Amino acid sequence: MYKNVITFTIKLIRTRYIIYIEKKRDIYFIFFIMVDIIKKAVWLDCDPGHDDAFAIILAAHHPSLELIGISTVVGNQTLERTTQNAYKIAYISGLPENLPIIRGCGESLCQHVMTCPEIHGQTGLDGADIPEHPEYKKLIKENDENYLWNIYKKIRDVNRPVTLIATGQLTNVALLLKVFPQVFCFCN
Ligand SMILES: [Ca+2]
Repeated sequence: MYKNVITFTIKLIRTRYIIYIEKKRDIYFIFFIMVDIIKKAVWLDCDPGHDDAFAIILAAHHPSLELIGISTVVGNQTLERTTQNAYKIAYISGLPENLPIIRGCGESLCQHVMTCPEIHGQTGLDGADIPEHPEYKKLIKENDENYLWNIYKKIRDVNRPVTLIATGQLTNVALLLKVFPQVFCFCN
């Protein structure tokens, strides 16, 4: 019954299409069926920094990604600065207010902390006049404790595999894997 039917799938930027071709009495009928792409769940661990500011914006708005949370680490600037900057970028790029932004580790495991004021300036985002997140002081207090548990819990509760992307130093990731090695089960 299906000997004259051909189906195949193509994927464009935002959408996957199933193309269905059927031949009836020497006439080809072509059907396009649009199928939503399942977005890849992403957790971004970062130290903004100009480069990581763009990483946040890209992760937040790329059509194939779903940003489920952000954690910050010392690196391009102090932990206070990188966290404040993550909130700023989240605010100006229109991220949902309930997106978790978790302040992570402010120390290095193997060496002295080194920041990069000569590259990113004293704020970590020098050169750009970016407004503060209006709820920063309130939110940062709520997220300040038990950061490893908070990161683990958020990743665990997504109910599908999470891709953990680290664009800063790997302290948070190392501690997360040490304290909650079962996080492997929930990550790609
Ligand atoms: Ca970085």
